[in-house]
Amino acid sequence: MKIGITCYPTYGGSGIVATELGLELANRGHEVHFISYANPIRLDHGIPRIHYHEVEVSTYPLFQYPPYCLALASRMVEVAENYDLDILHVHYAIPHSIAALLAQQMMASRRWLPFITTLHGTDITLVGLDRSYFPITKFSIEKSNGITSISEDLRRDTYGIFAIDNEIRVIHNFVNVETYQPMANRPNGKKKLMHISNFRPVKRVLDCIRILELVLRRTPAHLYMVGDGPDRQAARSLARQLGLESHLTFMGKQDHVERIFPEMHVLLMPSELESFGLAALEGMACGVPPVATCVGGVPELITSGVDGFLEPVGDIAAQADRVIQLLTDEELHQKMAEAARRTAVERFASSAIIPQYEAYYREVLENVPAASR
Ligand code: GMT
Repeated sequence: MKIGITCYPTYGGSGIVATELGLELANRGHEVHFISYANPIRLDHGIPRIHYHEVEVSTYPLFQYPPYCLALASRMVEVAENYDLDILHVHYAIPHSIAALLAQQMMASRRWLPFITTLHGTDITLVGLDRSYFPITKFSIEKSNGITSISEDLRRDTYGIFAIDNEIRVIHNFVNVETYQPMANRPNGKKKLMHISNFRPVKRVLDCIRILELVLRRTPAHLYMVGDGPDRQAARSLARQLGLESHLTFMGKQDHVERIFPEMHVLLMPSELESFGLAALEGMACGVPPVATCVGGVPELITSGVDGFLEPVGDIAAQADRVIQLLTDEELHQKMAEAARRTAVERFASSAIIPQYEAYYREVLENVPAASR
């Protein structure tokens, strides 16, 4: 198939899922065209069957807000025509789904170009709920030819919030378990904790610092903070205020997290909201048990007490206790690290999930509307 993929190319779960999906599809022989305003992170150049098409957004003094959605729709049409795309697959409803709908309508007199929207989380639970975006998000979902959601929980939320009738297919997030592998022997030395996110308020990065403080009262550890975003400064200030500076390292944005995860002992994911928790899955594939919050779709991934721990949002003491347990009980850590890897391999490996996307593309393509036959 010839597939056009649009996503936010920056650091963030939806862009990562879209990029990894494109890479996996190309690996399986499909032709993949990324259409976005920048080269998606994790997308290296020169990969067979992968193409990247930049969306240029011209500015004009009259435009206080350059109309990206319109430039994107135009570029989608151009790429679909020049490369004879079969289908568009957009990640994150706003505004990608509307751009795809416009592209479909612009091409309607020539041929039918179906599009699938994958819902990732905040496009429904935060942005979609915003009064300014609610009606257009609902409309874009209703008009999609296929809709997927990355968890059962997000599907339930979407039905609850938008009261739509369309079928939403759950296709869970995935990880390449060959690329993400545990380390044969973790180096001895200080135990390592890791947090990775876009440092937005929903991630509750300050909780990581407070958890570290409680952990250090009982056992030595070092916290690695990977990523960047609005709350990074606040996290730094809190660490300074609590005198923890020498116990943590801010690593900034990292492209090859599969090289960082395997050295870690525990992943912290204290999020307020999480429709899936891709970072936890990547860590689990590397044998890193997560200590996370029991929110959204996270329980679909982590079975508390088996392959990680789930605790209530904001319960720093409970999360710190779990971290201490994992850092001080070798046997427990080993058991959970193995279980975490097993969960990734048996339930979320790309080799099992990508065929679900392929099958769904075919299903949508076969469903040609009568008017377009
Ligand atoms: O807000 C974020 O965490 C980023 C967001 C995104 O769309 O980039 O992540 C969402 O999509 C990820 C990939 O499907 C999921 O793993 C995250 O759980 C989800 N984030 C939230 O629901 C907060």
